[in-house]
Amino acid sequence: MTPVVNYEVQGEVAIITLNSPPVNGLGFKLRAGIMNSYENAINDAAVKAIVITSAQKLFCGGADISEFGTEKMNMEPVLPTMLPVLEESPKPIIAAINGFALGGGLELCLACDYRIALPHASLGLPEVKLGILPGAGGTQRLPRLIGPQKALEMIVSGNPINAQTALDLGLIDHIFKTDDFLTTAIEYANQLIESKAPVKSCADLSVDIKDLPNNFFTDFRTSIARRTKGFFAPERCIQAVEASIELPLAAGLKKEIELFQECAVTPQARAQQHLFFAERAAGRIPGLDPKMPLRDIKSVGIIGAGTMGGGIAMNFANAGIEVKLLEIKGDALERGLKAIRNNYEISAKRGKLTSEKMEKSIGLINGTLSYDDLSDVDLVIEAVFENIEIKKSVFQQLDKVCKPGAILATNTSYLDVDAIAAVTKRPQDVIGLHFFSPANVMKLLEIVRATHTANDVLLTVLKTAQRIKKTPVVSGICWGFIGNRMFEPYGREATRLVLEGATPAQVDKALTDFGCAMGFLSVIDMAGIDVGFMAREGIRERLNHDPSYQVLCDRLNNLGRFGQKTGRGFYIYEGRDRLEDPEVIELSKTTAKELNISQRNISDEEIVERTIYAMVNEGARILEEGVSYRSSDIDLVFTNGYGFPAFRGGPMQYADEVGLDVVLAGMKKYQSELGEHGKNWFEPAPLLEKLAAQGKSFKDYQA
Ligand code: 3H9
Repeated sequence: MTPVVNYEVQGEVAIITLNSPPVNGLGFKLRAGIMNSYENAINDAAVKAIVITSAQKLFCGGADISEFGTEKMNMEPVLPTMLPVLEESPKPIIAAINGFALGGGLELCLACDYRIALPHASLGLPEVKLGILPGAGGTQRLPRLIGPQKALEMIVSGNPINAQTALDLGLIDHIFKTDDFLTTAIEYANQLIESKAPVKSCADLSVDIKDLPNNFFTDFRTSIARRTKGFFAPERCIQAVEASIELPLAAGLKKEIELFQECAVTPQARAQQHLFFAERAAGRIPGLDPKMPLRDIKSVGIIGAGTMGGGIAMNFANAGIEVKLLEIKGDALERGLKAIRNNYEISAKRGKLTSEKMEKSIGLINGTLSYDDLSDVDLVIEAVFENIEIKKSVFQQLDKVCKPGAILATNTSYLDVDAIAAVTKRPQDVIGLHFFSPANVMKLLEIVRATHTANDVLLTVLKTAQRIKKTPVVSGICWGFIGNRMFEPYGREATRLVLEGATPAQVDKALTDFGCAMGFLSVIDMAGIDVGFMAREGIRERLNHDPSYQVLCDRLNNLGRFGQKTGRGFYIYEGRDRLEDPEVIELSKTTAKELNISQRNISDEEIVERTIYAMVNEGARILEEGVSYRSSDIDLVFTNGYGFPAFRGGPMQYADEVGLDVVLAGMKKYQSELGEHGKNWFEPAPLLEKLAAQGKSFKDYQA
């Protein structure tokens, strides 16, 4: 077995090379290996300096997250006790950072005396994204090295900085542009030996606060309040950095550990770590060889220059991929291209991209009015009106003009991709690519694997999704796929609760208090009540046993109250204000009376349980039917496409955390308490019953 640490001595320099693929995660073995090598170096009188570097393409991805919550995490040596030992080393230690140094990986570097890096190195403390804080000195040593302001920014955002910024901030000592970094690092160590360079310890430094503005921490808290609402870890990160100012290093480290442990045991930490692994699992398709040859995607055609088509075009142009944007009419095309330019200009004005990059991206998007111009593109994405006949006729045209092997994708959000594929002579090349609006912003891309979609088509679009910086999740065929299918029962309960006596504002507030980015009723007012109405057209038949199903939405639609765009929906919109509308409350009363539904006071708890459990129950069906490969895929859909709070890890993780027996009991309770509605809609999914009976969670389920 290859050792996880290589140790060698060259002259007076000991070299400790981390070699634990894939990311040098600081698990028990690697930690022990580092400390054994360190002791060898200390005990060898010939060694005058120590270099720590990596045999992998990155330096170190930090603590091994898969050890969290297990015994291994606490097996000595643990990072918080081993790093002070390195820091107090009598021989200088040089961290030679050859790529990413993240979390515990950067904390390891901070405990070294000197830090050198290759130009592409990237340094960061992303722990906050895992629901924790840097727990091995990051919150204490970083402020001592680069000041509290920059340190706080890095720790609370979790975003890494590049080598040049690190050099400018004094986080590293040198950048070396070299093909032989190890030789350079050894030379650097020899120079330090020769110049009798001192060993350094952060314990000798205090945090420089002379330029710290008054009320810095209060203002910082205010500035992040919206972005971090509901998250537990960011406030603990701030408290830890405050401690770095107030306390000497050893006491600060103690405080950091306390705060770290507070975070580490929260459901939020489990949820955010679940999402980390979920993102990586989503690209793995059972039964498919990830090494199979892929199709080349150099150019893309997009049908429809509306908001969706334009947003999709921007994704590809941003990734340097040429786009042909097709519209039927010249003025629509012109409007679409203008809107794209406008979007870019807004981003440029906000400093999000340079004007050079903007022009380059715009230059990659060319309009056309002719299908013939799509004859040489590698991938076409149709983004026309959500109507199966229109989509079929587009695919018939594409089948005629596109080259053999081109991938033909539909951006449908509900319709049957098999039926669309069936109008072509190449169903193996057809797939669904469901982007979310605004498509240039939203991370989620639902990839719909149709019955005949070829394996290499599926893998090619998964890779392409990564190129355009999307989070792809594969769904099978069904109405609404994973996202909209589960959003439907969620929305059904939200609107039904209004019929039963809650106000729209109460429903929305209960959901935003739960952590959702917006309440459902605000969401559909924004998306368009008419859009939901049309989407329901495809499932009317299976809904008509319930006369009260979405009746309020249908009535609002028939009144022309389509939501924000008409100034009225569930709410009234006055400028930027969203106001409760007495007419809607009255409408809910009269409709309830008509349908024999008695209105009552409804608790926020009931609102959350009914909406979320109904959604989870549908998720269980989706899993059991094999529409989704794993529950974590479902969680990615909701946290990346529907504003479900990341700190809850997605609906399925939330259910796992609450306990499936509790969710099942909730379903049964509402099934028996809500009369016809309960009977119609709260029948527990067989998989939920099965897993709850076995004391298992959705995470345990393998199709
Ligand atoms: C920490 O350090 C706490 C300390 O402050 C205190 C401790 C007391 N652990 O992303 P990739 C796996 S918390 C375990 O596709 P890339 C990953 O799951 C840690 N596993 O590669 C995947 O496995 P699989 C703070 C990890 O090249 C494989 O490695 N650090 C870890 O695109 C490849 O990953 C972070 O939050 C880990 N730390 O990107 C950094 N990291 O193949 C988290 C990765 O089975 N990591 N894996 O699916 C990253 O951001 C990226 O992985 C990185 C490489 C940029 C490093």
